[in-house]
Amino acid sequence: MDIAIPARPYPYPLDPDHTALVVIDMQRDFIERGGFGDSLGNDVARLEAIIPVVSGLIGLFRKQGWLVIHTREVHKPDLSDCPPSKIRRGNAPLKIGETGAMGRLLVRGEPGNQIVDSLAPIAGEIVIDKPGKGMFWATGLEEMLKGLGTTHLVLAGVTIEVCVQTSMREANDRGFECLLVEDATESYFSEFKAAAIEMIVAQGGIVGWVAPLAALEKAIG
Ligand code: C5J
Repeated sequence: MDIAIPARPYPYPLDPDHTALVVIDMQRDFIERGGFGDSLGNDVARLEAIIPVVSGLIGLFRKQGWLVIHTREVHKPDLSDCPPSKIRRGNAPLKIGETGAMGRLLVRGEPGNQIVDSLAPIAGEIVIDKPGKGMFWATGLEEMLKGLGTTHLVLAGVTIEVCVQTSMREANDRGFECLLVEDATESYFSEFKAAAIEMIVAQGGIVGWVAPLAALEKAIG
């Protein structure tokens, strides 16, 4: 039986047998000083601040025995999966693939590419390495989720206006019922977070639902 989660724009019908949590890109490159996000001139402290809430959300799913999926934005060491336009973009001192304080930016296996210690995946959880912003591009995630019978996705992670929103829109187009946990996601820009949330819930939930962690905790227990 579905669990009604109080949410905007109306209660989210969480199907406990077919729901997975997707935690997007909580990797050191976006969250810690010396990583990719920092190199672009962003205040990474805004993102670091949500770690306790994301941890609580992951804990809630683990307690229920529900699937937890983690994603990372990652490129191969030879950057063959990174479009030249993505490398060229911007005027930051370091580009993707160049070496920063935590190794080569956004490159698989480098220290900066690891999920932050306090949210590290445990045995049985899935880690999806994605070369794009969206979690379905060149990852095989859609086939994996459909094979598992997953129909509902709860989303968290960073950044809301880039990889989270792209992934949620992609999931919506593929027929998944999506709930974004609003205090388990963040932007480098406060106004972007507010705008992204309004875009998601507008027009009767045109992209999906939004709720705080406390609403899930209360409804699920
Ligand atoms: C960005 C992401 N912001 N994970 N990636 O480049 O949102």
